[in-house]
Amino acid sequence: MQGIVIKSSGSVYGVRMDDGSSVECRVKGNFRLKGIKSTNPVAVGDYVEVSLREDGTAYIVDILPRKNYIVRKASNLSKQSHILASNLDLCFLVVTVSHPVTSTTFIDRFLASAEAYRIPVVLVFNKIDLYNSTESDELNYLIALYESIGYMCLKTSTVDNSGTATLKKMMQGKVSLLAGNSGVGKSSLLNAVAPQVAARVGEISRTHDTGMHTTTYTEMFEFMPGSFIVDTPGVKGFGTYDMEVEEMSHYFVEFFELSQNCKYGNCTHTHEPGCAVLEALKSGRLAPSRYQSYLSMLEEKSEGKYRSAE
Ligand SMILES: Nc1nc2c(ncn2[C@@H]2O[C@H](COP(=O)(O)OP(=O)(O)O)[C@@H](O)[C@H]2O)c(=O)[nH]1
Ligand SMILES: [Mg+2]
Ligand SMILES: [Zn+2]
Repeated sequence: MQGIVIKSSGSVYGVRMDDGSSVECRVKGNFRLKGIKSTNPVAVGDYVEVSLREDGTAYIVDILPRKNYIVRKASNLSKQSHILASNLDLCFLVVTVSHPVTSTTFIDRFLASAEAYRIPVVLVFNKIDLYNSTESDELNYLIALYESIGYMCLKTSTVDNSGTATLKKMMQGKVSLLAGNSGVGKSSLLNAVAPQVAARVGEISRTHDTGMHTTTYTEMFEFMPGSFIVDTPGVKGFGTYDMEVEEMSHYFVEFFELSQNCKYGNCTHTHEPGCAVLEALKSGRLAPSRYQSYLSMLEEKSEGKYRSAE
């Protein structure tokens, strides 16, 4: 029998079976994932094969191939990762032009990591009821920019509910994650599209504050039949994907297209002659903010290398 893991405490897993029933499972023996050094073998979102025993106990005996997953480093010192969730269909990155300002560096880092994890992102520009005319211009500029790269953008307000019905529709039949800096309105949006989930998440966060659960606790809520929202406590998005310098520009999708015309195959788009990315930047076909974000990720990467060599 197969099902989807909707709850994980690190040792016991809640599985929603294909027939609609719910089963509490354990992982059998030392069943481990191939290829990933992970502290948890099974994650929320995994499609699993379950073996039901006659005594009523149930075991996860296999994991079906994942289309993607998001991780968090188990600790700074260890190379092990903790898989937060897998098989996400969509990630909604909630951003605000002001109150608080979401920086384009933050947006671009997030988008690059999502590309690396192969998770589609929709940009949700929230609090549009608050913006003055300068901020509205900034909003429209950003939407035009990200749409031109190929990202879907949505404007919302939880005050007058603009865009929230569209957001809910986009989540239909999908496994979604809401991410974004603190204060941008994730909880408010969740409350607008799925009040019953928002209440449940609030309850869990309060329990977390009192330290009753470990941080490995993640849950996926079914708020409409077949529509799930993943809640990962204490995580505003997912960790930056640990990418190599050479692959970094692949995850800035418009760079990747341009780089087909760079003179050198291993062009880093920083100083090389005949660089199509630099040419596009000069002629205004590439947004300076995108290039800045790319440079900041490159720099951080080389600093990281320097540190680890010490
Ligand atoms: N004006 C305005 N305020 C909002 C909107 N969405 C959320 N807020 C407010 O912004 C603050 C932070 O919202 P919250 O949902 O807790 O953000 P989170 O930290 O991302 O979960 C709260 O005071 C909300 O009432 C919006 O669309 N318009
Ligand atoms: Mg919140
Ligand atoms: Zn180049």
